[in-house]
Parts: sequence; C-alpha cells; structure tokens
Amino acid sequence: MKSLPILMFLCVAACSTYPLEGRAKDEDSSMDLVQQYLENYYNLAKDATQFVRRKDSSPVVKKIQEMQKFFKLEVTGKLDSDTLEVMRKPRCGVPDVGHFSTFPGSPKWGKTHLTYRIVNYTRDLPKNAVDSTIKKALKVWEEVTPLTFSRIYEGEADIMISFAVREHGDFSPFDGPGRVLAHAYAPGPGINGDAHFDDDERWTEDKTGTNLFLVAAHELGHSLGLFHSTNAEALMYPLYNPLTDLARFRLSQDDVNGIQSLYGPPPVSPDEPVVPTEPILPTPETPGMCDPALSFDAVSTLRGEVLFFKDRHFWRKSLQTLSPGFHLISEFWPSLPSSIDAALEVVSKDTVFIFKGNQFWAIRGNEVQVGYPRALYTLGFPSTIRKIDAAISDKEKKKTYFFVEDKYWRFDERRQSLEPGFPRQIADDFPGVDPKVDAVFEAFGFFYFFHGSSQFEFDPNAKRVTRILKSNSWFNC
Ligand SMILES: *[C@@H]1O[C@H](CO)[C@@H](O)[C@H](O)[C@H]1NC(C)=O
Ligand SMILES: [Ca+2]
Ligand SMILES: [Zn+2]
Ligand SMILES: [Zn+2]
Repeated sequence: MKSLPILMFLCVAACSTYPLEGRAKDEDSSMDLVQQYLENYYNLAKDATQFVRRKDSSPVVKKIQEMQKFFKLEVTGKLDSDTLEVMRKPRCGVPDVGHFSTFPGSPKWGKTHLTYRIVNYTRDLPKNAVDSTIKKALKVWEEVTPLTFSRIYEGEADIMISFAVREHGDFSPFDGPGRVLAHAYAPGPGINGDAHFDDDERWTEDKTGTNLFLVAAHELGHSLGLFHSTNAEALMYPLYNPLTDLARFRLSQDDVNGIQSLYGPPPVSPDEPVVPTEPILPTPETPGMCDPALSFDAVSTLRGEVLFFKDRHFWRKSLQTLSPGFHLISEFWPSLPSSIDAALEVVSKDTVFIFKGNQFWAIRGNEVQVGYPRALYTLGFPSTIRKIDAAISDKEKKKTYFFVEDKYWRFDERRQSLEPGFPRQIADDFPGVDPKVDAVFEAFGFFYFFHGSSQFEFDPNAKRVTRILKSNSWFNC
C-alpha cells in the first residue's frame, strides 16, 4: 500500500464529503456548486459555514479570485455570471491548483517504456473503438517524447484505464452525467498513473456526446505527470472543449513544452545516425560542384552567406567571393542529421531552421539550440505531413512558406501559426515554377527555387519567373 499516502494526498481536494443523495437535490444551488468547486479544484478547506457570511478577506473570496485568475476571467472575487458559467462547464476532475504542486519535484516515470491496460469498457462504444481511441490518445504523447507504450491484457499495468460510475473505490466518486468527466493520477506505483472515465457520460467517437479521444488524451497527460494549464489552447486546459476540430487536432506548444520538460524530445530515429563516425575526408560519392546534374537537398541563407546542402555536406558561398567553401555538416553542427529536407533563415531571430522527416532543429551560428529537435506538427501541420520539401522565410512580410509536394503552407511569424486557407497549390501562386520543389532561398528580393538541376528565379511581387538557371549557377563554374 505504498501508494496510499499519495492517493490520499491527491484526493483531499478531489473528493467530496457530500452524501450523494443530498447533493443531487441541491445540484442547481449556486452556493453548493461554488463551494464544492473550490474545494475540489482550488483546495478550499472544507468548512461549510465559511461561505455564507464572510466578506472580502475570506478564504472563499481568495479562492474565487484564484479561480478567476486561472481561467483569465476578470478577478473580482465575486460570483459574476462569467465565473458561474465556467464552474458549470464539463471538466476534468483533477484539481487546478493545490496539492499537486506540493509534491516534492514533478512526478514523472523513471522509464520511457510504459504499459497500459484497458480494464473494462463503456457500453456506449464498441470495444475496438475504445481500443483504437486509447491508442490514438497515447500516440499524441508518444510523438513528442521518447516514451513508448505497449498494451497488456492482464495483471498490473503502469496505466490502468477503466470506466466507472459514482463511487468506484478511490475516494473520488464520479458525479453522474455532466460536470466531472474523468480523472487520472500522476505517475507512480499502484493507482498512480491510472485513468478513470465517468461512465455516466455518453462517450462517443464524434462530438455528439462526450468525445472519448479528447478526454483520454487529456487524462493520459496527467498519467504522464502533467498538471492543468491555464492556456485555453492547451489540451491540458481543465475544461472540455467541444469546439476542438478533431480532424485537425494537435497538441499546443504549451503541452509540448510541458511534456518535453519532463521527458525531453523524441530521439532521432535510429536509421539516421546523428553523429557521423567517419573522419572528415572527401568521400567518393561527393558530387562535384560543377557537375551539370547537381541538385540540392536544401538551400538557406545564414548571416548573409548562402548554404547549399547536399547529403552530408554543404557549400558555403558569400556573395563577395567567387568560389564556395565545401564542408561537412557535422564540422559545424555535430548533432544535425545528413540529407536534410529543408532549411530556412528567420533573419529577425538570427536563426536557421533545419528540417528532416517529421522533426526540425534551430541553429544560431554554429550552435544547435536546446529544446530541439521538435516535431514538425508542433508548427501546426496535420500529422499526415511527414516531411517538407523546401521552406523560405520572407523577411519583409514576416511570412514563412513551406512547400510539400505540389502544395504549400504559409506560416505567420508574428502570430506563430499556420495561416488559415492553406495548403494551396504551388502552381496557382508560383506560376512557372516546377510544382515539385527541392529547395528555395531568397536573395535580392527574388525567390530562387530549385528542382533537380534547374533553378527558377521568381519575382514574388510580379508573381512570375524571371529567369531559369542551372542549379549551380551560384558557383561560377
Ligand atoms: C471497471 O473497473 C473499475 C476498476 O476496477 C471498477 O471500479 C468499475 O466498477 C468497473 N466498471 C464496470 C462497468 O464494470
Ligand atoms: Ca460526470
Ligand atoms: Zn485534467
Ligand atoms: Zn477514480
């Protein structure tokens, strides 16, 4: 019973002492709702008389203010209609503040391979729908961490998943239809790590009832050690958000930062050696810079020079010098992969972003920035996008373009998000450019697109190709 103290600890806030029948009768009473809400989620001491009389300095007012602050409401300490509205919304049963933060350190798993078990099912959905939904919810976290999950069918798993109603053996009874939808326990032995779903909700795969995927992905975040976020965009926001677009679901940067602060980013896949072991020597497959068939993996500016990437190498050309320098990528950035997909410089940040597969790195000068690689979809791409072909940042307009097959997406640097209305066809907006792009960079107000051994000089204002060149035209061959 080693886990009991931790369980009790969590439950002081999460568990109500109200008898179920008594509560059902008063369910619409605001006072009852408020007191219970603050006890459950804001660690208000249980003292039934407190609420009725005291004024401004009372613990209840302080807790209302705390709650208003968490939800970014106007902090009045009063029960205005906005505050009551939030309190009535369906939500997760785990507290927003209080006991969690008093754990010494952040609870996290001391291993990266975890087991889960689906102990029982809701009758609202076919079993295989529950199975696949849970798998998908775990994948959300798997994609941005080194964590992996495997399912077991009997015995004790790290994460035991069950559906239950009302009292279900953990001192945190569910409350019938609505309000509390589920709860989960932070990492640890026994009940810790487990996720419980209120089977008085009507669980659905779509949003006609309570969407199981959204709630499961959130609860599993707790199972991995995350607390509630005050960021309304975050999956770890405590309220259920029925407006989430399921087809385009993704973690917010806030969720990614949270989970990576516990476990770090996913490893680079093992078939892509990160640190080259070979000595720095020209290799036989090194393409000649004047080979007329030369193509590039990626091209980017870096502090006024242009870098042309190819396999494990790059050419480095300043506009003042005639011949480019030739280097191994690993000479400058030992942790970068070879054969990259795309590179772009965001001049205002003095940063070059390097893309390969579903990950990207940020470099400044010859330093790879900490916290990278990150997953591509943290930029907002749907998870179906597994790689990008080329990218460029327009420093005037503060827009970044990502080219993927015959389409492109535009990213707003100011708002740090992909713009709506994309992807669009390359052929529609970059007429004359081959609709399959290997690389692109900007110089003198032109976009230079590369495909195979061809290069297209494109005027973004006139929206037309002004010259077609050999890809190695910059090398003065
Ligand atoms: C599912 O399992 C949990 C935990 O063992 C239990 O509390 C709950 O009653 C079970 N639910 C059903 C529907 O059998
Ligand atoms: Ca409920
Ligand atoms: Zn929660
Ligand atoms: Zn429970």
